[in-house]
Amino acid sequence: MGKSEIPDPFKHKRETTGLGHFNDQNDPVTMVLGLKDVRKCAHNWKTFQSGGEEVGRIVVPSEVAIRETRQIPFEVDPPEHKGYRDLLDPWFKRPLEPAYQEKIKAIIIGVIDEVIAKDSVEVVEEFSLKLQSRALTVLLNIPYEESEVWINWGKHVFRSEESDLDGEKAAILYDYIDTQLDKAAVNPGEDLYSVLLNSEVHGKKMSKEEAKGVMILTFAGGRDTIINAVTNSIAYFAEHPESLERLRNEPEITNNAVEELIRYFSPLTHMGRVATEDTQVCEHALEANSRISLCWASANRDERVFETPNEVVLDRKVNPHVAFGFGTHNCMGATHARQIMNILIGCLTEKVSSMSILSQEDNIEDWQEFQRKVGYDSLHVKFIGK
Ligand code: EMZ
Repeated sequence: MGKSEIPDPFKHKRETTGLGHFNDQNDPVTMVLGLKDVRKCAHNWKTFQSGGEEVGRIVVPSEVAIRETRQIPFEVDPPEHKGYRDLLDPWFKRPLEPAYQEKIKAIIIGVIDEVIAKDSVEVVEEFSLKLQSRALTVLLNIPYEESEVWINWGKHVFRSEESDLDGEKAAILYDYIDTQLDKAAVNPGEDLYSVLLNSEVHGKKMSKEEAKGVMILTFAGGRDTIINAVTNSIAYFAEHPESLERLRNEPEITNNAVEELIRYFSPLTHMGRVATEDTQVCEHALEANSRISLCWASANRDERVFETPNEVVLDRKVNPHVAFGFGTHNCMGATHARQIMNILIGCLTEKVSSMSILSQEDNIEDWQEFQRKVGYDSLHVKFIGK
């Protein structure tokens, strides 16, 4: 296996039954594997809901035991969902503005300059986590220095080295967000906290609890996902210098390359839903209140849709991937993530002549039937500047 390869463990099941089964803390999950089925279920929010009573149950592994705050708009279904989404979408589209992109570019050049100066770099901590945290200051519109606090939290806010679900670790984020919201209430500025607290949704002022739900999602949803996408990109370009060279010569294919890398990496393996009624998926009966997951990672390798699905085809033209989800709940941070990837590629072609992988520890998720590499626990790389 190539060092940067992300294999597809779902192929056999996708091609035979179309389903997988994962026993998650005695609350089983039926994993939907084919692209068409995933889209169909994602579209059908009435039968497969995100906003049920038990907060955290759509996440796999379930977070029911470790949190009570509803993440917004992720755990809210239509019609309420629309009010939040309409309010938030303009803010989360700011990455399309040139001034925003300039700030992200300065951040990425900064981290690249830092790593070029070193003999060996552990990419997850020293590159991707820093890049993700610093870029988040732009999305939140707050001072750059605040990223130092978040870098100290490590890769994931709900998971730690010791445990998949770490309530104590999550509490650090919760307390932090409470404090920031209280500060913004007393002394409002131009940041996301203040904007939320001064917004109206569904005809009334947004509550602190609602604002907290949005902020938790903003911190949690775009953390390990972006870190995986960035780290995997470094591994891929280190192993495939010809691809970086091609992008240097053909920058016009960068947008295609971003979509293709995101399809191939699928930084979020799957996301759950809860059935509201007795139903079925792929001829498999599901009882009301049981869980399914929409397996984006499997759908994105569906050979009925993607030619040579296990290859990175940088200029792939038809690419209906679902790495950012699909339908009502598609990823709100996708514009930010796409800009990071696009600008990262541009900056690597400008500033780096080569990268070599010195050592790596793959991050393999254990879904019982399936072992899936999603990224790296550590990746040591030597960067050579131009
Ligand atoms: C949830 C989720 C959102 C969850 C798009 O994904 O990301 C996970 O990392 C968190 O643990 O709570 O925010």
